[in-house]
Amino acid sequence: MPIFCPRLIPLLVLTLISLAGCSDNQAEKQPKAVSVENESPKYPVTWRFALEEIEGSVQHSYAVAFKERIESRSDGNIELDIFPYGSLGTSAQLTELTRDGSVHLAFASPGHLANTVPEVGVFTLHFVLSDDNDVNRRLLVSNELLDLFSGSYAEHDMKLLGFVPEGWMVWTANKPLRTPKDFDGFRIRTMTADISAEAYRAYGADPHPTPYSQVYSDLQLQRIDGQANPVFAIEEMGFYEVQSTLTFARPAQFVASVVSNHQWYQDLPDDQKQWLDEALADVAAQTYTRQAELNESRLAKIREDSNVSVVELTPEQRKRFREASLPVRELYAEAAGKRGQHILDTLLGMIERLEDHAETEGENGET
Ligand code: 6CS
Repeated sequence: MPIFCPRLIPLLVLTLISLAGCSDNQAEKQPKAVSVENESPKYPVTWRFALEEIEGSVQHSYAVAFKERIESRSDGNIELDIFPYGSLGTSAQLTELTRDGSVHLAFASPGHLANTVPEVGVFTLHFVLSDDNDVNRRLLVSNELLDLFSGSYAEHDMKLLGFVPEGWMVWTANKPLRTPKDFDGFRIRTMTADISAEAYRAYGADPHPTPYSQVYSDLQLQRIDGQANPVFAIEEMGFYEVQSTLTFARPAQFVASVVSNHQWYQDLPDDQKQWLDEALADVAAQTYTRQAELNESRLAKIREDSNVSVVELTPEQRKRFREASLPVRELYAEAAGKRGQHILDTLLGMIERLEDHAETEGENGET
């Protein structure tokens, strides 16, 4: 189900023109240099939130929950306009619209963003996160994690507001992918950052970095042999319609970040900043459960609607992929420099601590 076809281009152009001419009561269109500190805003104020995914997705359900929370926390003083994928542009274009202040809030996935913010490429590395979902849940909501990345985002005019887990990456293909050998010459679509491609080059694959909107047609036309995404996305983008096999190797979680324009955030009046921070905290508490439920129900739907085979790798098979993935950590450190190496080391240390903690809780019979 391609969503970014040429007939959407006039709509896209019109939307961009209307965004450019659109005026809010505060910060007009270019929040970069505009300080609103001493002005009293005329309420209601409208914020624009751009998504990298279509309606019904994890990002959309996050945005709908956030809309409810921000409108309630602010007593209707803030209104939220949600722009699902297809209405504004590709992930890279959404990042630019955030940086130039055309949208106030947006999702930015590391698999695309890492060419701009190399440090965030750590989330594209395989076998870094824990096998224990509860450890990952705790990690991804922690303020310590946000602090680790906030400087890197700020350097590129973005305020990092949160990380959103979207589920394990699952490989789709017309065959099972049980060993790195199965990737030999395999044309895999990857997200557009260079480091996203390296993760698969390490297995011997032939990576094809491509925008999300093009994946379905590239699979259909057999310009690529497979791709990786969480189950909910495989279902709603229809990838399973043009692939025969889902391989569950759990190489990485899909982690997205929520961002705003940095200056816009700095210039928000105190009450708006407080509403925003509170609404984000409200939503963060439920994101892990929401994505888990969505991924589970979408797998059931795929099974119901198709004859797709589901292959689960054994611990031994996963171990072989893990070993093959390790050299990519060096490529990441080269791209992201000393700060990247520090982030990787700190992340691994945090995961180890959380795993130890989970083990102790288990021994003590705590839940
Ligand atoms: O594969 C991608 O490019 C996209 N996948 C998801 C699940 N969300 C956004 C991202 O752009």
